[in-house]
Amino acid sequence: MKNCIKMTEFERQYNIYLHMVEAGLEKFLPLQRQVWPTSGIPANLAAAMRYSLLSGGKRLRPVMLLASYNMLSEKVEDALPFAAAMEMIHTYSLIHDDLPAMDNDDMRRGKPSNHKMFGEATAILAGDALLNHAYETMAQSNHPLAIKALTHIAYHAGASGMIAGQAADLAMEEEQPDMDMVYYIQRHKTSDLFMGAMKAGLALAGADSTWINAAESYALHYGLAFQITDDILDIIGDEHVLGKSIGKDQSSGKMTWPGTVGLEKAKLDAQTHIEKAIQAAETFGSSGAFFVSLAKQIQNRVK
Ligand code: GRG
Repeated sequence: MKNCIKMTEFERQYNIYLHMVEAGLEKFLPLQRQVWPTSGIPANLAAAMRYSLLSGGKRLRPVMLLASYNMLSEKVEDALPFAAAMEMIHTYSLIHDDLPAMDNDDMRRGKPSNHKMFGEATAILAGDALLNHAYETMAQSNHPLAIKALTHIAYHAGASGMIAGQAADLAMEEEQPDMDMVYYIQRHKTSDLFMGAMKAGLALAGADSTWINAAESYALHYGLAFQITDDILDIIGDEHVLGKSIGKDQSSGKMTWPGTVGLEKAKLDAQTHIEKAIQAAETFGSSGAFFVSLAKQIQNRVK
């Protein structure tokens, strides 16, 4: 066949999960047409929630949740409320991260950030609402292991997880680079949500602690490689491809991996963490092939 680019098995599988996630987000997201003030969600709040949640993105965390579940169970549909919830939590964190009080970013996913479209107050509320809606969606799933999954997600998204990473990231602006601190920031800001996603997917499928521990290790190293690459792209990436401005880390005095160890060493470290993630995925045997490919994809990341 002429001009035919063969899709890899990994890409085919990713696309299946991706389509499920997109459908799940539509299904579990509150509708825009509400009767207010008698009932329902204020229309502009619903619009702000939908604007950011349905504005694209790689959907990595929900895909990882579905793929984790799918290693042990074929009934992937049963994990969909949790996958959708994962993306709601991720999206809330991006909306809040973009606010002037945090990273003050005008663009996200190639579009004006939420507060640029709806104003700061509505953006804060849209983030709050997405976070609450995530837990409502999981609680209403009726999955017998919902509490286990929800507990993993709450822990890793919470005050000693992603939020701790964000707090440290903000507190360390303009401070002298320190490797232990960079590790702390990136482990929590980035790896923790990947951990929550994988552990939730596995918990829903009834995985034992060996697999849960392997998922934690995979997500730790995957997240570090992902974030180091993100920091590198902030220096040498393409703004149009990334859908956001570059050079922000340096101008805001962020403590980053390449800023601490240098660009070339950061590239080597990213590769080391990719290899460690692949090593962790070996625990899953042949079922872990998707995760091996996912880790390798970081090498090709341009956005
Ligand atoms: C506000 C509590 C709170 C937390 C914010 C997510 C986050 C923590 C900050 C965003 C900035 C940042 C660099 C976070 C690290 C994780 C990361 C690289 C997020 C972007 O995730 P992608 O690349 O984005 O998966 P898409 O748009 O594809 O979903």
